[in-house]
Amino acid sequence: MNFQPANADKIAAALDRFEIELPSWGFANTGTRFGKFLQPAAASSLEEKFSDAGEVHRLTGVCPTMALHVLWDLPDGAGSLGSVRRLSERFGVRPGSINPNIFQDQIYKHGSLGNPDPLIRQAALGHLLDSADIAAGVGSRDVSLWFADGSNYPGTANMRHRRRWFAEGLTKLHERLSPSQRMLVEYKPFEPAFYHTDIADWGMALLLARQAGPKAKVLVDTGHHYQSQNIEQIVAWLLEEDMLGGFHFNDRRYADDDLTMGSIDPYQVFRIFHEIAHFEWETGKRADIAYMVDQSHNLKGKMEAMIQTVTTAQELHAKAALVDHARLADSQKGSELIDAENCLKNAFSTDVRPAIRDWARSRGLPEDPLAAFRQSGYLERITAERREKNAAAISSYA
Ligand code: RM4
Ligand code: MN
Ligand code: MN
Repeated sequence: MNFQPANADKIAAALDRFEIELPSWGFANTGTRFGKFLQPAAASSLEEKFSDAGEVHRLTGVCPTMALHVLWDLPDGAGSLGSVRRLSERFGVRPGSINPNIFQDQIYKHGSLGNPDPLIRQAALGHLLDSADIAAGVGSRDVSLWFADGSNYPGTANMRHRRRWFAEGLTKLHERLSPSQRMLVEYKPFEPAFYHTDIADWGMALLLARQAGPKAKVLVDTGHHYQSQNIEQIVAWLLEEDMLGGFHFNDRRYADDDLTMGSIDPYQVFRIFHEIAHFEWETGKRADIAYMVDQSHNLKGKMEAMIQTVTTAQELHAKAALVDHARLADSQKGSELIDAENCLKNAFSTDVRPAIRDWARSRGLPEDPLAAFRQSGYLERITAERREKNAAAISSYA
C-alpha cells in the first residue's frame, strides 16, 4: 500500500483511541515450572511495580492503568487501599482491573468456586466479594476472574455439580457489583488442571457470564486456546453477542507460553483488531473492550519487553485501522476472495511506524520509546537499587 496522508489520519485516530493496561506481575521475577530466572532490575514491591508502570506510561502515553493481583499486590486486602492510592498518585498510573487470587492458597488444591467442600466455596466467594469491594474502593471498573479450577484425573470430579457451583458463586459476585462495575470471566482449557478445567472455553465463560447478569462479560486471553484455534472468530461471535469484555494479550507457540504479544504471530493479533474495527465500522458502535497485557515471559528484560509490547500493540492496532472496510464488504458480498483477502494483507504490510512516530511527536511523547528508555538511565538506577534484594530471592522449583 502506498503511504497516503489519509492513512496518517486514520492511524492517528486509531492511536488516540487505543489504551492498553499493564499487569503488575509483568514487572516481577517470573519463571518456568522449573525455577525462576532472577533479573536484577525486577520489581518486588508494589511501589516498584507502580514505578515501572509509570515509566512505561510516561514513555508511551497509552498505559494509564495497571492491573493488580489481590494477593500479590494488596496482601492486606482493604487495608492496602491507602497505599495503592498513594502510589497511584505518585507514579501517575491508576489501578486497573482487580484480579482476585483464588488459586494460590492451600485450600484451593481441589478448586475454589468449584470445590466440593462448601466451606471452601464460601471462602472463595468471600475473597471474590472482597475483591469487588477493593475494586470499588480504588475506583477501578473491572474485576477480572481467572479460575485454576479443574481436575487431573477422569472420574474424580462431578463436572455438572461444579458448573452449578460456579453459576451460584458468580451470580453472588455479580450482585455485589455497583452499577459502574463489571466482572470479566476468563477461560482456559488446560493448566494447572490437566484433565478438565471448569471454565474451559469461551462458550462456557459466555454461559456463566450470561447467567451471572448483565455486568458480566467474557475475557479472551490469547494464550488460552488450543493450537490453531480461530481466535478472531471467537472475537467476532462475542462482539455479535455484546459479550466481549476484554483481552489478555500475550503470545504462544505451544500452550500458555506467556511470550510477549505479537512475537510469534503478529498477524493473529492484527486479525483480532481487524474484527473489532470492522464491527465498529459496520455497526457505528464503539466496542467497549478493556485491552490488557498478561504476559510473564522470563528471558527478556521486564521493562524493555513491556515497552516493546506496547509498541507492537500500537502498530498492529494502527495497521487494522487501515483496512478498507467498504471495499472489503463489497468483496465479501461478491465472494471475491483474492480482493477480500488483500484488503487485510495490504493493511498488514503497510509500514505504520513513520506515522506512529509523527503521532507520538505531536502528542509530546518520545518518537522511539525504547531508545528514550535506554537513554533515561532508569534501568541503571533500578538495577543498582534492586540488585541485592533480587539476588536473595528464591528461585528453586523444589
Ligand atoms: C493465568 C491467567 C490469568 C493470570 C494468571 C497469573 O494463566 O492468564 O489471567 O492472572 O495466569
Ligand atoms: Mn490471563
Ligand atoms: Mn494465562
